[in-house]
Amino acid sequence: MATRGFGATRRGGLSATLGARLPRGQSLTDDFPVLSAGPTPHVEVANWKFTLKVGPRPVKVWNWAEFNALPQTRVVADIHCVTTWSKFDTGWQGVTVDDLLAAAGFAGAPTPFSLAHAYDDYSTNVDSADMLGGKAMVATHYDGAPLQAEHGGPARLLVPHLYFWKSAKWVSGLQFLQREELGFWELRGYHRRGDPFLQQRYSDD
Ligand SMILES: Nc1nc2c(c(=O)[nH]1)N[C@H]1C(S)=C(S)[C@@H](COP(=O)(O)O)O[C@H]1N2
Ligand SMILES: [Mo]
Repeated sequence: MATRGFGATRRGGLSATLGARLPRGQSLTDDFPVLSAGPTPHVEVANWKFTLKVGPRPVKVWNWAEFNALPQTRVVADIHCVTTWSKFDTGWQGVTVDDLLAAAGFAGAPTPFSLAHAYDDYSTNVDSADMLGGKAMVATHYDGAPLQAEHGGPARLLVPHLYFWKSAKWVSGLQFLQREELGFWELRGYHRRGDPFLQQRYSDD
């Protein structure tokens, strides 16, 4: 049962408001910690491209200029890292996955599963349902400025309603799959979906 915000102890006022917004086990931070499995890859925009695949087949490739000509969306979202920090009201700009798919000629997701790939050989699986309906974007800007390399610039996936490991930094493409394939952390024991409000941290949560 997904009951948000009703912990063992219920308090009034601000705590109740916070409880509805802050998943159990998380602590708020004003910082923006950097968490990367390896060194930051420095990808020049001149060499950057983004590839959309269906199965093994590339169906669309955008270079940096083409990508930035796609419809732009701004979102403000709370983010939740599995290492227990959360940050409220982060502001992003980029291209929604809906708009990416539409620009490639798809009406909706072509398959039920997807795998995001990145320039550092990181990957993460996301259900197509979690990618659509404005829930996910390829973000190029954070807080009104081009996304810094340490936070995934030139572009990162942003799926803020799932744990932040799903938001692949230095994203190089999305691969839509008929059958689920797990990504980097999911192959190493983390949950296949990672909903912070359901505390889906490890594979058997
Ligand atoms: N390509 C790539 N994306 C990644 C990671 C990574 O190591 N490589 N780390 C993930 C993890 S575990 C987290 S919590 C967030 C951290 O993003 P941040 O460094 O911008 O806070 O990026 C996620 N995306
Ligand atoms: Mo993380």
